Amino acid sequence: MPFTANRQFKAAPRMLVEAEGMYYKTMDGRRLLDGFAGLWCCNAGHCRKPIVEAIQRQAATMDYAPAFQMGHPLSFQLASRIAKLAPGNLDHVFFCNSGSEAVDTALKIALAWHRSQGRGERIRLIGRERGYHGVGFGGISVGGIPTNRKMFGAMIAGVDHLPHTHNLEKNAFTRGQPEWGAQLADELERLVVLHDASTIAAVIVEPMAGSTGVLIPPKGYLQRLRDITSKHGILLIFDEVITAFGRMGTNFAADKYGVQPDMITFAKGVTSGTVPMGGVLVSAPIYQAFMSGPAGIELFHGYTYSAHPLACAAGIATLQLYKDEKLFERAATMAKVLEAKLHSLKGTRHVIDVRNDGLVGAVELAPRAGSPGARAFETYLKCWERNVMIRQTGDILAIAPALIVEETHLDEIVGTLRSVLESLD
Ligand code: PXG
Repeated sequence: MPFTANRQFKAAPRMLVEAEGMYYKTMDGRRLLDGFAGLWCCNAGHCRKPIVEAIQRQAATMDYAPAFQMGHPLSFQLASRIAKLAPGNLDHVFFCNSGSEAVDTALKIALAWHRSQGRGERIRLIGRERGYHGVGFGGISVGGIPTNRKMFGAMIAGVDHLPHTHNLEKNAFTRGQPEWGAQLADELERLVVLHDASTIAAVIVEPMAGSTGVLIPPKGYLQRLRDITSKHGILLIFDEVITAFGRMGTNFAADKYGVQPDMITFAKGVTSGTVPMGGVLVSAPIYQAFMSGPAGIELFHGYTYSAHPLACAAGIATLQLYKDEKLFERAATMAKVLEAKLHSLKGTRHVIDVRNDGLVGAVELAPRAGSPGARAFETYLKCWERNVMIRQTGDILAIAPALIVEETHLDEIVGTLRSVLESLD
């Protein structure tokens, strides 16, 4: 099982069998409040009728269409819709099937673009400590999670990392973006001096780092990364696998934070988690550069299931539902409610930080002496027993409900968390 303590799980399995709206049903017949939109992905809520029906229709109309040297209309329709939602000049999409594939695709496009412009020596990629960019070799290389890297060899060559931005001494219990930390972006200038700008292809960051515990960008930090990358001709990639499609109360996190990247990776929310799909949005100049290269295949890259018809049908129906129900605006409204409720946990036993931005929140616990992560994992298990599903990473608990969440759901999540924390050693 992926990222799972297999033996521990098999001793006491947590099995899901049905889903609807804000709830799962467990195999032992319990109704479980989903505080995490599945795994940061079911932004429209579970088993929403228009999406289900679109998938059913498409499965019966055309199950599959080859993606190489052929196309089908739904992929162009979905790409156009995504481009319309995207900020600035990000107006072309390359489809794949997951966030990991989206990241590897974006890194390859960055390298190939520089090379196509006669700058083939720009081969370095810069990621960030505590970054998560999936589990491909590109993703774990630019990623900054030691456990995801140490067993898997030397990674791809030529990667360096920025420092992460998490600092509880300066920023504990911040609502929204922290004041302290923009200067951490200046570390990029040091890397530019060290490696020389002429060797660096791209910087990739999650605008809000989700997986390693909801690390919210300090005010001004992302803009400074943009300024430095622009100054040195380095591409800036935002990995928005979690943050795209309403999670931050805007179309993309780039909109929320007002910073324009050269590429955006997305997945998860594009189909509300119903059918696997990922993709990369690229800027007009990057696209045009490939289209003015030598005749023939412009990018030697792609997947059997790129723009799978079921995923495209699901994506179109999902984006329509987001629009019809104004779910991104709703997320922005509910973000304020989440903020107020979550910060009421300040002072609760073990809690050393509460942070939030958009419809995302985290509670960080003091680690148990000698066993990091144990207290939060136990909290996660106890919440599950009390019919609330949240997510644990290290000593951090994360909350990211579907955008249809109501105040009563948030009360239940926060209330359960409070009573579990008070009951724990
Ligand atoms: N980039 C980012 C920013 C992600 O969050 C990926 C890439 C990889 O996506 P795929 O589709 O290949 O898994 C992700 C995935 C968690 C959690 O608990 C987060 C992810 C996946 C599973 C669990 O925070 N993010």
